[in-house]
Amino acid sequence: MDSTFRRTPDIHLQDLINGLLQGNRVFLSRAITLIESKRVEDRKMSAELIERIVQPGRKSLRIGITGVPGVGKSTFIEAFGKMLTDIDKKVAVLSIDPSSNRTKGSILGDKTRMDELSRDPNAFIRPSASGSNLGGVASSTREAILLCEAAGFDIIIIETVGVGQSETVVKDMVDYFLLLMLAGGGDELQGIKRGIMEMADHILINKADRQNLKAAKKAKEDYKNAVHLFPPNEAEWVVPVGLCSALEKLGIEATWKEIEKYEKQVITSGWFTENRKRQAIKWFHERIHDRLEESFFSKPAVKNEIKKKEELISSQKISVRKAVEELFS
Ligand SMILES: Nc1nc2c(ncn2[C@@H]2O[C@H](COP(=O)(O)OP(=O)(O)O)[C@@H](O)[C@H]2O)c(=O)[nH]1
Ligand SMILES: [Mg+2]
Repeated sequence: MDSTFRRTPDIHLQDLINGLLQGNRVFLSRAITLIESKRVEDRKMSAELIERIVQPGRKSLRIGITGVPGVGKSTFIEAFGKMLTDIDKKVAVLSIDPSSNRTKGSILGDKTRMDELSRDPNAFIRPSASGSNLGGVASSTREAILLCEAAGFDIIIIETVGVGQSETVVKDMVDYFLLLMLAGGGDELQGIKRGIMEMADHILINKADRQNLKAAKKAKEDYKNAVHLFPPNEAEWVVPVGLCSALEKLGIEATWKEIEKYEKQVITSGWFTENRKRQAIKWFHERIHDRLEESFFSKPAVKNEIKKKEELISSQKISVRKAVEELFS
């Protein structure tokens, strides 16, 4: 974050907001950097920024995209994003990556693959916030979504970069959750747990091209059968299983058609609004927990006391229960 927005917060915050609301991508980028900042003065400004830009009821669609590394998420987003900007949608792409030791290579690789989309004036691509605290990364991503929406972006795509817990976190911040899979290789091999398949609103078998096509068609039938056995989801939506080739841009429009169908169905049924409400409440509670944890552990006296208790526990001079009781008494 450059210093210009810090010197006289009031005036510059207004500039930032004006630029953001006009859809200026440079200002959007700066606003995201501000909300990602952990500095105390930036936090206050961030809170005010969010307060002033949120427009209740603004129409947008948040789509989460997950799948093991190499399945083709970035390639898919490039093709899908281009298709959307071609029909005059404004598309923002954010990614969530809880791993702190991400290699430079993967960032560069992603950038190259989204090259076309990143040059599109109707697209905005932002690499993930860094940080090893998934809760913190998730929270800045949620706020980044709000900022993108304020800047006029209609479709917000969240790509999961890390594998593991990030799927649940993304599921909790999107309206639609798309799972990319590969044919061949069992679920175990792909590192995809059954739980993640159950969270999906859509299963797409990517790389359904060339010599993979036959295996992809077979996988489609297998997954279709598997999906039938899952308990019905809360949206009362029958999860489609489709084929696509992100590389050859096949099945991209069909995917969008399904998403539109879903959107219509859940807006009519009320699930769209209900889901967003539940997500906001859950986020609120998560933030309370984060703040409590932070304010507790950052106290020097607490740090000190914990150290002492560790020694007492190690030498079996105190039970864990007693040590905890004493910390809070
Ligand atoms: N044959 C084929 N290759 C693909 C397809 N989609 C992606 N790839 C390739 O798979 C590799 C990984 O793609 P990438 O988008 O980076 O995957 P990510 O890690 O899930 O983001 C790249 O070499 C892509 O060119 C596809 O539809 N067909
Ligand atoms: Mg990627």
